[in-house]
Amino acid sequence: MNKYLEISPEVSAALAAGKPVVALESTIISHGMPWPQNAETALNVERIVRENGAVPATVAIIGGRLKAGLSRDEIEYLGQKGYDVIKASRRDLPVLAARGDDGATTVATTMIIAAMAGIRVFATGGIGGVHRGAEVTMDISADLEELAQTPVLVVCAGAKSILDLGLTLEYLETKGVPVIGYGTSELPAFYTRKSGFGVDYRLDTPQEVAAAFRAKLEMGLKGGMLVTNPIPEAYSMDPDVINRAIDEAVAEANAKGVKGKQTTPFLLAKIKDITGGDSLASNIRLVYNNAALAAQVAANL
Ligand code: PSU
Ligand code: MN
Repeated sequence: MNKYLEISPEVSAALAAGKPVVALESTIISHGMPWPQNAETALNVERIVRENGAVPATVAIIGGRLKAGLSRDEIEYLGQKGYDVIKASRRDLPVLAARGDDGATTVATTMIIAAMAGIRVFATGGIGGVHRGAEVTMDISADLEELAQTPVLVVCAGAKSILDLGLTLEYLETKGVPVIGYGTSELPAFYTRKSGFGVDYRLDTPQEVAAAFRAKLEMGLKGGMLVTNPIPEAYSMDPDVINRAIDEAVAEANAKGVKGKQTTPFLLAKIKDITGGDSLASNIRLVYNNAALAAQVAANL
């Protein structure tokens, strides 16, 4: 086994017994939400995965070790340290491991570590994508390249319009990543159930999702699959309110010259402030919803 990888005893036993396991990311903890809601949400997500019949494996880099399966203390440590933990995408892994640093894993790095551990299903809130203005800035998340090459199914709530949704879908198409709508033929826009963009396929049950991903794995096609799961109606936001908040946040990021890995965390925090915390409440609910679906898919894989 990879000498940098450390799988917790519980996750390791579940994998050895062929039990369903769901990977969870940690950038959402340290950079996606404020303390203490971040750790509280992460612990609730683990509980929801269990209630739906799978074992949770929260992923992070602790002291240079690539970890699949964190303790409660480790989750709280990442939540409390917040922005002081390095946001770690694919390019960050070598130096963090060599220096023995901590890192919060993005969708890309969580996929890498999940695949190393033999975990096939991963739940998160939102993925990175092609940012608005990318035709000039070239800001395209490494998450998309990871979906193109690493065999992990990612359940998310679609993409929020801090991204250019049309370009994100084009990029995924070019890279051969199937984009599935769960119970919908329209791409959900994270805080809302609709975006105006279509998905590649609508699938309606965890069984159908698992069957499609199993076929991909058995064919030996490289890369993952993206399942977009709309936020439950009861928690979705007014599209006008959220879109105005997003536009304002994007304008402020541009004015301040925010770029690179700071962009997504900056926008999330701004949107939360502008909406008076409503976006955070919705964000938490959609992550719970994705955790439940991912566990059900893992149980059927
Ligand atoms: N979108 C969210 N919350 C998040 C992220 C995205 O709603 O926490 C995080 C995820 O970890 C994702 C990362 O992988 O941001 C993408 O960052 P970038 O755009 O810098 O690749
Ligand atoms: Mn970026």
